[in-house]
Amino acid sequence: MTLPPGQRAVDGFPRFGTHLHHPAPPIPDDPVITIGGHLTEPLALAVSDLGSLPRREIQADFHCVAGWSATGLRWAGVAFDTLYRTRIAPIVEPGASLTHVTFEGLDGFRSIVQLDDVLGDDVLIADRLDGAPLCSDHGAPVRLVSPGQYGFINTKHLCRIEFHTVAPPVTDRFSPLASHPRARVWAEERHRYLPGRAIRPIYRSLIGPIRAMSARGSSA
Ligand SMILES: Nc1nc2c(c(=O)[nH]1)N[C@H]1C(S)=C(S)[C@@H](COP(=O)(O)O)O[C@H]1N2
Ligand SMILES: [Mo]
Repeated sequence: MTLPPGQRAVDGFPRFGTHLHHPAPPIPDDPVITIGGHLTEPLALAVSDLGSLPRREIQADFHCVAGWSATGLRWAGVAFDTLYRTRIAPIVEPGASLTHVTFEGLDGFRSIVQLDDVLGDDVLIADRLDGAPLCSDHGAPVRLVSPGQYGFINTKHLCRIEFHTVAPPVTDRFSPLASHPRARVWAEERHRYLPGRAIRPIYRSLIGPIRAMSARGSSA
């Protein structure tokens, strides 16, 4: 098994995230993903409707920017490109050229991606993991799964998608761990300014503490 540069396999699939010790956010009775931005009309996609759209299943490894990888995960859901082609492309504002997408979670977490980085056929709005409905530790009711990009792109508890015509402003510009805007794992795009290799030891030192804290907020 080959992992991307600087990654180490872990057993199982830990809960991990900037939510740290906070438990997963409560799920609304009828969860919806609101979709907006440069569209002629806003959309609301009921999570329950994901079952009726064309489905896709993938097997993939999951790579956190801190350096751990969970291997052989089986995700199921709707491919983002299916959603994009069938529901979004027909209602793009006339003349608008979409460049970026933001994904927001019920806990306020947000990821920013380049549109073309999430149109690959392995990028899913996932509602199932390893044959079961997605649990709250891993992002219930639905999450973004983009296996070619580091974990922080893979927003859990997805509740909003927004389409942009310019790159939205980043909030971590002056952070020592300023994240790379594309975050592609095989190119080791861990950091906005520094080579991925250089930042490995700092990230690695954070795995233990973040993992322990995240486990405290776990529902398991
Ligand atoms: N809503 C939300 N999504 C999130 C996070 C978070 O804190 N909140 N953390 C991100 C980070 S840094 C990682 S590595 C992965 C971890 O996913 P897991 O908890 O399923 O292992 O979720 C990502 N998506
Ligand atoms: Mo992460």
